[in-house]
Amino acid sequence: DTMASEQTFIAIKPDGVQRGLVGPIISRFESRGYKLAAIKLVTPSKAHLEQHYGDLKEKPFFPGLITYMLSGPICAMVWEGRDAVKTGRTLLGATNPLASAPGTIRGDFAIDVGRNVCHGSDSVETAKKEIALWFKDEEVVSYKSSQFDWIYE
Ligand code: DGT
Ligand code: DGI
Repeated sequence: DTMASEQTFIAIKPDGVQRGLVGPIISRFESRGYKLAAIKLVTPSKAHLEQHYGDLKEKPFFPGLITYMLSGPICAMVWEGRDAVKTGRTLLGATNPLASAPGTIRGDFAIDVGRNVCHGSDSVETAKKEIALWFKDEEVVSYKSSQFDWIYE
């Protein structure tokens, strides 16, 4: 089912890892019905993060964003399923946590835009680039979830 094979890159930022939110964030994606395709705890280099946030390098908050992202381990993941990119963003909530609805990850767990606990790809094209940046091909696993037929018609 190609409709169920869209992949998105989701990262739990250093604050999310330190605050013990790895489990709760993973649970939201699992219980929604998405399939985990890759996961690792990483401490990326400054160059790696500058590449990841390349589009934001002219922003005034860019240096602070890089310092924050270098402040501890990050849980990097690939989640797969129908409309995974857009629905992944919906599960995360708005960039600014104060604008995020309760029930979203940021709306339930964050206050400050500079400590917004998670990242999700903003388009299918970006997702492909981010997955390639954070994971080797062989780290992204292909398997059939035993729940598949209970989640998709
Ligand atoms: P988005 O998703 O980037 O369009 O932002 P929204 O719609 O979640 O948030 P909005 O429209 O209230 O604010 C626009 C941007 O302004 C937001 O992405 C980040 C920034 N911003 C908002 N509130 C704060 C704040 O209290 N501190 C800082 N540093 N930036 C803020
Ligand atoms: O994809 P998002 O993380 O929702 O948002 P983005 O790609 O526009 O920005 C990436 C990160 O940069 C975001 O998660 C938090 C940070 N950021 C964005 N806008 C602001 C910001 N940080 C500060 N301090 N101020 C901002 O206005």
